[in-house]
Amino acid sequence: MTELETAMALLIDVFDKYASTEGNKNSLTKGELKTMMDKELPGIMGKAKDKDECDKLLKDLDENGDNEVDFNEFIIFVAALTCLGHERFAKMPKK
Ligand SMILES: [Ca+2]
Ligand SMILES: [Ca+2]
Repeated sequence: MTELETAMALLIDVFDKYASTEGNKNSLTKGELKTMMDKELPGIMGKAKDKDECDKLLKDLDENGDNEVDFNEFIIFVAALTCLGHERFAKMPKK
């Protein structure tokens, strides 16, 4: 596989891993979302033990209003974070 294909497969793997722990296997509940953020993106949420932070994130990500984050909603989130990372990286002074 190419690097990009590998990256896409990894995203699917990560989503599936967390989405399948409870309830609907194709979407993240608030608990699953929190576990994923804690384990995979600790730098983004910080130590988001704060329940409100997680509520807010779920609300922001949940486009269709079913109180869960499906793969489409997840991928939009990852793409947005990736854009932020890219901007930041581009602005870093070159050595
Ligand atoms: Ca689930
Ligand atoms: Ca949703």
